[in-house]
Amino acid sequence: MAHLAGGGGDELVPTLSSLETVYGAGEEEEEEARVRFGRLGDRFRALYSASPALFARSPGRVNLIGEHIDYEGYSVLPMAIRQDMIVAISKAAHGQVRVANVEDKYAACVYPADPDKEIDIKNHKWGHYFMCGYKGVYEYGRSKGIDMGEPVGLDVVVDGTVPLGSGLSSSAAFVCSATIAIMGILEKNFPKKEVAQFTCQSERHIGTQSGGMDQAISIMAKPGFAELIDFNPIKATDVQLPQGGTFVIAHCLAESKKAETAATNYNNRVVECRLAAIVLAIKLGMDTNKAISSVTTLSDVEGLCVSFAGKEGSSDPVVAVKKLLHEEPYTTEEIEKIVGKSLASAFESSPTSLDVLRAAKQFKLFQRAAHVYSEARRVYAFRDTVSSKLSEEDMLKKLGNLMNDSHYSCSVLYECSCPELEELVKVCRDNGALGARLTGAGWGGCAVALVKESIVPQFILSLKEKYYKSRIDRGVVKQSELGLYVFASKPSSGAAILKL
Ligand code: NG1
Ligand code: MG
Repeated sequence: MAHLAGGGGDELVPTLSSLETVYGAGEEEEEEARVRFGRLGDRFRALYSASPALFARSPGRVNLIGEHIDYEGYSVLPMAIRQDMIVAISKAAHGQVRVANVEDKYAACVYPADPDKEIDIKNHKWGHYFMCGYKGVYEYGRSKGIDMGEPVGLDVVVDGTVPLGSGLSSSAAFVCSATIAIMGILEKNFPKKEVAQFTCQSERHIGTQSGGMDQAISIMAKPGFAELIDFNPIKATDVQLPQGGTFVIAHCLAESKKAETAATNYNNRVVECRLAAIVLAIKLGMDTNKAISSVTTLSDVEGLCVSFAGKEGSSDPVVAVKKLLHEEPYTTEEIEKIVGKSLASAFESSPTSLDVLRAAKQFKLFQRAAHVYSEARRVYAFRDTVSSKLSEEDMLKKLGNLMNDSHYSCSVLYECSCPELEELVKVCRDNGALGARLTGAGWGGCAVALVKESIVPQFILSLKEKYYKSRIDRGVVKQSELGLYVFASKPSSGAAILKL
């Protein structure tokens, strides 16, 4: 039997023949999975009058620390969760990709079986994420000079348990499960780290300038471990979390519509970081043309910032940010004066960045850069704390403080929180969490709280009482659905192809 353990990302995406190792937990969970896969297969047969050729599964994730820094080249520290996307799939002769969902509220999406066709991002549909996977597999195979054959038609049914717009990466679970299902159908397998890398590119077809965290953890996760994910090149290093602590995930019930709000939220921050990096590079003496052509992320200029800080007797890049950038938001005109060029021409090759420039009136370069550099350091502090010799009590306390600092930075400097998340994080801290923060992109979605194992049931009850009860009364959420929105989570396994 294939095993899910392994390391580094050089091994291929596993193909499993039993559900036994998939969730890696007790019999109850295995039985639950059997029912779910059975229902998915039944739905497939009802729709397409044949059994699926194979299944695939890829998990969502919770990011413990390191928010909005993956696209700046910095390491992050997520863990996979049980909640996932499962896919049933077969080749079809009708020349289309038909994507149905076990939930009737998601109407089936039909696309031509053409990996070269652009995704219609102005007209958002849930099935688009499947097509990100479809395009991505062909693009990657072709880029490696592999004969991918004539594009195939596909019959597909999916079933997702990662709540949408929750910051738990339902999108990457979907793109990654689609990708490996298609790889299984085409009988092309690649090492995990290559899949992690190209699925990040694939998801960009939806129009968000994503970093690679979600795809990397969804593909490379191992049960029982969080992972420190490094980029350029992608690498996952196991992180063993302290036994006495549990991460509780709680949804604030405001949905984060990341694809739809990209120009003002997610992509806006990516562009602001790039502008901050370019302005810093120029202030640190780099030629303007070189800065525009060679600087894309804040990690590109960290070295320059650290040497500058060195002259001030510090090694903290935030010192350079404080000296070289001003707190008042920058206007387009001011930045254009510094870079000696119109922003529209500097970003002409990126339509999604041009959307950002059209939507934005000002740019908070100081705040965004200060967040990114300080958050990057908190990730390493978290990793070092976990492997330190501190007593468990002190260790958990320190991890909680780092999570609180991360939330403050996300909320105040990066401005990716929302009133509901602020309230929820406060309720978590007031009810015994050692630390709590928003997780994922923010602007809605989930918070993650570090809680002593011994008080988890009481903690969840308190959240239900203090955060969710009034929302049940107002009809925002049903009592019977609460289990989907607040739960304790253990590190789950990564993606697998299943031939059951
Ligand atoms: P979510 O919120 O799960 O979509 C997004 C990005 C990550 C990362 C986080 C913020 C995608 C696919 N994911 O996650 O890469 O940048 O926000 O840390 O865009
Ligand atoms: Mg996402």
